[in-house]
Amino acid sequence: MKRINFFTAATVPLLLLALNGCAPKNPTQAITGDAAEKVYVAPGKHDEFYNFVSGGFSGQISVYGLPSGRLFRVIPVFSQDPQTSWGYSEETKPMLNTSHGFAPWDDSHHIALSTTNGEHDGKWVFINGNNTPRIARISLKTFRTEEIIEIPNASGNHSSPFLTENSEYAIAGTRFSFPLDYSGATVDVPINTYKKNFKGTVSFISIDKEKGSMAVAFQLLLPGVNFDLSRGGRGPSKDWFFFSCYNTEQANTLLEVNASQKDKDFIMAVNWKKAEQYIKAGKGKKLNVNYAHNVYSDETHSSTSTMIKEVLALDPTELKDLVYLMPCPKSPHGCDVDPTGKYIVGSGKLAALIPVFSFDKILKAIEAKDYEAEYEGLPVLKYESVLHGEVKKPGLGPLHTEFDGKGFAYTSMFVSSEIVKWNIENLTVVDRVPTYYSIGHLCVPGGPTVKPHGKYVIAYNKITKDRYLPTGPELTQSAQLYDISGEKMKLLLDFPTIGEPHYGEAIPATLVAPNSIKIFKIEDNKHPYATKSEKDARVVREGKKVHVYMTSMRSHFVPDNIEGIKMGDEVYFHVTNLEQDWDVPHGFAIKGANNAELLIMPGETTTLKWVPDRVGILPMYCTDFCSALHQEMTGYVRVSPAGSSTPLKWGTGESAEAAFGPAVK
Ligand code: RUQ
Ligand code: CUA
Repeated sequence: MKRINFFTAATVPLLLLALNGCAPKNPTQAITGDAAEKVYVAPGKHDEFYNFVSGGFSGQISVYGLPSGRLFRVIPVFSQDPQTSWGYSEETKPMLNTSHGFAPWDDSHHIALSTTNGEHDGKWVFINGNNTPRIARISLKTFRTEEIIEIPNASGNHSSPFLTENSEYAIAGTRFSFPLDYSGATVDVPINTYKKNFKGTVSFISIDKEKGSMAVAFQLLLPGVNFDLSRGGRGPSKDWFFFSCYNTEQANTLLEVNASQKDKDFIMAVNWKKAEQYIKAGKGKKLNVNYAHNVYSDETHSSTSTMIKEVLALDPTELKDLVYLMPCPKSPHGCDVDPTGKYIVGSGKLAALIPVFSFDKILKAIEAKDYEAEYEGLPVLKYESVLHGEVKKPGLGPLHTEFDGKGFAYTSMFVSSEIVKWNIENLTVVDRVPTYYSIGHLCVPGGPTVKPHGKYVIAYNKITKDRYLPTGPELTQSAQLYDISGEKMKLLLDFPTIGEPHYGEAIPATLVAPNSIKIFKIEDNKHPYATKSEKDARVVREGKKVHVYMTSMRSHFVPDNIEGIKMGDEVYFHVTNLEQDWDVPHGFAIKGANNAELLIMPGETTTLKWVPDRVGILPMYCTDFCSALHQEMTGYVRVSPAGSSTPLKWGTGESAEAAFGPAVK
């Protein structure tokens, strides 16, 4: 074994050491007098934008209003949520199934709002799961997760789920390369054989235009590097996808040094239209895999998980016109395409400039086979031939770039804690503004579309420090809102966020609010255990399993008295909320339930599994204050010893004698 040489480690550029970030020099910079007015949304008034923000290691999405910064909702995705019983109810458990089993957590970095012709269409929001590679699709009608697909042959799904212009595909690029056996067999090799054995992949996940259903359409087999971020082309470049790649050194240890050796890594350009044609022409190799595809239905109010065993893969070293590499300084992170689709911005974390590539020149260089080298069998285009130009001295630690549609780009600078505004055509910096502190992603409403909505830029910061009241060792995460309507950016507002906000997208409320669903129609409820009227409520024993067909309506359950449950039973409360009014969910809880409550939307059926652990009378009640008589919305379950002869009985509102016979004196 080779010992790690700490002297080598100590000679890395000073810039590396500064990567922990530094505070801006004037943190007390006053905000201008009219800021409060600009973010004030009067009581009863609505915000102009929805801001969908990833929750990072919380695996959720949070939804804020802009400009107020008010939090509207936290949508559970790769997480269990005791508030809504997501991941706890029997109906939603299959959504978190994976080839690794039940995985109720993930690390979610990037939001992608669906687009048609490159413009927001307000249908869906997609988000990646980094750790157990997945992509989820959330409906903007219900604000619920409808589908989760696992990505086979991937490790660390970071450059994801970015979309093509018409949302034909979502993308999944592997952050960790890994030994990949094309036959699907397990691979057991030493870690230090990285260079020889490790491969990278990117996957194209097709999205059905109408229903949104996802499928792994195909994968590309690629060199063993780290794919970091990506963006789809648009307009002239709409058939292409661009990925930033780092660790082209192919290091497998101490990456902070060993993956920072080369002056340039790559932006990878993929012609996905060509790939589609190759797949149609039967050029895909079948690989054996095993991944979960989970779908939730608003008709059955239930989900299914299906394991899929095969995927098609293309090898770009054989299919020569699919993939091209472009040198990009240095350890690029963000890879962003401007609204015209003509320019691709690579943000090298360790670079002292921002390179901007010209799509036009890329096409010409490909045409002329203007290659400077080959990398693992893939052509590397000449840097100078594909470069539109460089933004000089933009700041330190460029990470991500968004656009306002007026010819300006906004790049986040992690190390120097600032947003830098620059002109895309002439590459001059026109403004800079400090962020508090260490900005990661940033978001201009509509920034990644062909028609940005502009108006604001939001900074999602990595460090909060002194911005809020302290809350112990962990501080709230933080976002900041800036006005970009004028020439100079102006800080308007700080607002706290949940989890770690990585990326967010903002969309005008007018594209989402009118489609929001208010209730589920009870007559359309196809849940196998739905109870559509109180007279159908009942309790059915099937051996040790007891199914309670229960209804809820202001302000009672039917049945609300149940006897004949015995120790050793598994009880399934299938609660149907019969309400057909907006904003009248009912809750359901029973003493000793060790998973969650249920929160059942109007017209919906949800199931709580309960295994009684003691003999006695256990109360149940509605957990959501639904009417003046909410506190009366209660009931009892009697649990008798195993083998006892207590008969199964149930009822609501009858006299005790009618329901249960004469009381024992
Ligand atoms: S990342 S702060 Cu998108 Cu995970 Cu750049
Ligand atoms: Cu129903 Cu409270």
